[in-house]
Amino acid sequence: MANKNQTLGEFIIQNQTEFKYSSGELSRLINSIRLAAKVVNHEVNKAGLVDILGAAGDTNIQGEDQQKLDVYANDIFIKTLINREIVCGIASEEEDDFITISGNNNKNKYVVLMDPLDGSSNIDVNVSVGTIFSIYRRVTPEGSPVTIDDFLQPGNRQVAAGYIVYGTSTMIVYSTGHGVNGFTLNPAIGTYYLSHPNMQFPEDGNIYSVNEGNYVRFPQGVKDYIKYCQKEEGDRPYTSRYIGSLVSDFHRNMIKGGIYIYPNNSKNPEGKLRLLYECNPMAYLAEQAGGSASNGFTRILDINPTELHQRVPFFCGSKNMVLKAEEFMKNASPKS
Ligand code: P6P
Repeated sequence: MANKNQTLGEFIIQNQTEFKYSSGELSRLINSIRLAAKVVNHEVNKAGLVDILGAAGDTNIQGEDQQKLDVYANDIFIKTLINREIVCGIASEEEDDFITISGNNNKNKYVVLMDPLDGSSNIDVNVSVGTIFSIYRRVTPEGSPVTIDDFLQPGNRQVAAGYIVYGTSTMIVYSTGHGVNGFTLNPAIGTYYLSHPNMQFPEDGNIYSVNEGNYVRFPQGVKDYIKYCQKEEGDRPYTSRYIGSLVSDFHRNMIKGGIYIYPNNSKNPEGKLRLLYECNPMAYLAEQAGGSASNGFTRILDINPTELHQRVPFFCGSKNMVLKAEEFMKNASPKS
């Protein structure tokens, strides 16, 4: 039985035995993410006060301006994971290639993939942003340097995933394969408390989240589904809610019921979201919470990655809403 006053540290220890690889390494890994999140949260919360706003001048491999806080968050998570000596490799949306952690770290069995600060275009306008992380066991021999194969694993091989949302309150939401739990930071004492035990996606919902500014570029199936959401019939029209920050839209939809869609379009033929750093971890969480996630046709977690920064179309949320959207995609796709 979840104790709502339980701290994240107590929760990790209590549930460590549930995890079949429970050697304590995963617990230490989650704890290091907890620490890094506190440091990043401190900077995000004062972003308006110090000169860490605005572009850092660089662009990442996606050609996107790197906001200073993007770079800062990336550095904090990488340094924390390396200093704690608990992973053998890291891949980040903000890094062109994966990072091999040398020396004794080759004996560690986990790799971490992350989007250190998702939704960063919202930083300058004080809208919620988030960190997304995904954890796999390495597939290459322990003791050897990691290779690309350790990172190009399908999402169904994840051993844990989660996000931190730096919003009206800061929360860590994560799963190690036994459901999804949310912890809220009490900033006065720097402790996370179990505020949302066993989070569940409602099977149905009435919120759809999509950037309708791209409507003319969407595939026909997405256009048809949006019109379905807007039609005066039964429990519709649905409510349109789009923050422009995946973590925030996902978090609201998981609590209230809803679907988030980032489709492929004429400008982004494979969609915008990255399979490894955004879609796989969020799809893992969605399924752990009773929801679902696909590219419109195929379960996200079954997609075999071919490159680190690969993008995929993303439909994610309440199971019955994703099913309905997939129905429209199938009916509109060229007859095979
Ligand atoms: P657009 C942020 O850059 C992000 O990756 C997601 O967090 C967000 O949902 C999406 O892109 C917003 O993209 O094209 O609608 O501004």
